[in-house]
Parts: sequence; structure tokens; C-alpha cells
Amino acid sequence: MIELTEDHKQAFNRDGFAIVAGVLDAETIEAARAKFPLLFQGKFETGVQPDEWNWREGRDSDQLTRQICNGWKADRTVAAIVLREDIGRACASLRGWPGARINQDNVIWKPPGSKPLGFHQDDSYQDWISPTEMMTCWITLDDTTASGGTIEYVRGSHTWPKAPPIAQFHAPDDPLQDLKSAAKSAGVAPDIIPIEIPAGSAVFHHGRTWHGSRDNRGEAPRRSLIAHCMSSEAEHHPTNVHTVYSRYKRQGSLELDESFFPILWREDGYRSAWLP
Ligand SMILES: O=C(O)CCC(=O)C(=O)O
Repeated sequence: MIELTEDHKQAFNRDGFAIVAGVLDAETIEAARAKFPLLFQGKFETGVQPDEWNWREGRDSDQLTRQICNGWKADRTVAAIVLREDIGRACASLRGWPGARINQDNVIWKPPGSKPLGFHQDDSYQDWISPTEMMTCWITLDDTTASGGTIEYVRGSHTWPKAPPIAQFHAPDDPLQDLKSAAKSAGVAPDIIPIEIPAGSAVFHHGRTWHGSRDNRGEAPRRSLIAHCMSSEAEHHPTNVHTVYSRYKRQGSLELDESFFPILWREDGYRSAWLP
């Protein structure tokens, strides 16, 4: 159970991220790790393909970071982690939202030698919802190190304005390229913090906190499961569309359908009925 302390809340408000230890036990970590090869081979437990599947075994270069979005639709082990009630409660509480629903999950696999993900703000990719705000729980399945391609955050950057999507997300030559321009506009030198934490720990980050990850120069893989949440009150944007996620919009309604964007936790005790 995630129980946020005053220290977590202060760190989050000050830095734009907060580390929470002991979110997954050893058995759950092992079970989740075992799903990674299957998912990237296209062996989907539920028979349903994830919404985005950016690396496929046999098709894509081993040098790329592997990413799936909405692995929860394909796999029940992933679903049982990223759709947890306490993740929704913690995200809502850190943002002052009345509740939280899943926006999308990410399954990230960075084998040794794999390339960076460019530094970005998550909110830059959320124009298809209103309000355009995300809040993330990033969970590591491996002990992380600075040289092993861990996630890195720019301390305090959650107070910077929202920037456009970055020039190149996957395997950019310079993962800091867009961050450098944003920092210049903000008039500060970016204070970049690589997160070194044990497997099973989580980091909660604000949708405007700049973050990314560099090459994995270590010997071990770095695997993560990521729950990107939005407010339980969020809706589809009336005019902006996302090529993938606006497919779930019903005609004549802006409501986010709970079958695809379930409510993980709400302050009145509600949680989408199908989740158990
Ligand atoms: O795990 C990573 O390398 C990046 C994750 C990320 O971009 C996110 O959690 O928003």
C-alpha cells in the first residue's frame, strides 16, 4: 500500500517528483519481469494488442529502447500493477484532484547498449484531453543506476511553461536538445537528477516535470512499468484529436469511457466497477 508522507508531498511540490520505496514485492517484480519477452514477441495473454507497440522482436534494432503503451489491455499482470487503487489515490492527492483515472501505461525495456529517450514533458502530448494534465507513477522492476539508463528528472521544472512535443523522442542524437532550449527560456541551468533506487520503488512525477533517460551503458537491463494518470474529471478535448486515443471517443459525447480509461480511485469511494 502506498502511503504518502508529508516529506513525499513537500518533495513533490518543491522538485516536481517524489520517490516512494517498496511499492512492489519481490514476487510481483518477478512476475512482471517474466511478461516482458512475451509482450514484445506479441504474445498477448488477453488476446488484445496494446494501443502502441513501438518495438517488436525480429523487426526492430536491439539498440532501441523498447516501449509498449497500454500493456494493461494485453496482460493481466501488468493490469494488476498499473491499475492499482493506491496509485490513483496517490496521484490524485499529489495534484489535488477529486480522483484519478488511467490515461495510458508504458512498458519500458532498456537492455544494455540501448539508446536514450529524449527529455520531455508528458503534458506536451496531452492536447487530446481537457484539462491537459497528467500525473505519473514510474515503477522500476530493476535496481537503477545512473550509467544503466535510469530515469532522470530536472528538479523544479514542473513550474516551467508547457513546451511543444520534442523533436525526436526515440534514440535522439542529443537527448537534452529540447530541454536545453526550455531551460534557456526559463533562464536557469537544468539541475538533472538521475534516480538510483532499488527494484520495486516508484517515482511520482508531475506532467510538466522534464525527464528522460540516456543510454544504458551498464551490464543489466532496466525495465519499468509506468502508470500515467489524469483527473477523474478529465474529458476528451472537443476538437483536438490523438491518432490513437481519440478512437475511444463516442460521437456526441466528451466523456472518457471507463472501459478504456478506468477510474482507479475517487474521493467518494468510487472505482470503476470492472477493475477487480
Ligand atoms: O522510463 C523512461 O526511460 C522514460 C519514462 C517516461 O518518459 C515517463 O515515465 O513519462
